[in-house]
Amino acid sequence: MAILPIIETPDPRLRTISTPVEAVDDDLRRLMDDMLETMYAAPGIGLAAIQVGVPKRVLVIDLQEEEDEEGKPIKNPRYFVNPEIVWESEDASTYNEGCLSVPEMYAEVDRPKSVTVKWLDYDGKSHEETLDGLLATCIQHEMDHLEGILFVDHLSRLKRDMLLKKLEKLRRQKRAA
Ligand code: GNR
Ligand code: NI
Repeated sequence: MAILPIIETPDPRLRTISTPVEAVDDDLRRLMDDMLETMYAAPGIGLAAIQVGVPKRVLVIDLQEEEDEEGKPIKNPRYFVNPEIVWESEDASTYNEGCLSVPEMYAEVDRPKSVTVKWLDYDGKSHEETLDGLLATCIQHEMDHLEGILFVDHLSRLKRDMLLKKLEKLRRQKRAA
């Protein structure tokens, strides 16, 4: 497995519309393994393939909500190939989102509270499930990446510009340090 570099805004590759996967084969499984390792190392709770420069409709998620006796997170990786939202709730929920491609910036985003998603798993097996809570928020955030959309695109122009300016300022400070 390998940790891959994560692309950050304003890299235009993040605006790519990713293409459907034709077959869940060993090459794709290798990519998903590397994505998961990259996500754990970051650390993050989800990662879309385009964030490591691969424009395929693949994402991995591990909310790592459960801990063992020693307080270490228990791994529960989930793999989503060609995910599609087939239903979304009218009820919305708000979450203070972050993104590994917009580092260290957070903002409240409203999204449907629950979504029914169809996808293929690590073995190419088909699933359909209604997801809610943080998993619903996270999969919608990841599926946005497949369309070239970032969480900042859900904000008002004023909030988005402020946040992106703050990111630029932080980067300048880091370069100077
Ligand atoms: O690590 C991540 N945390 C997060 C928090 C709230 C909503 C979405 C996310 S996903 C993000 C990792 C990432 O950038 N995935 O694309
Ligand atoms: Ni993201």
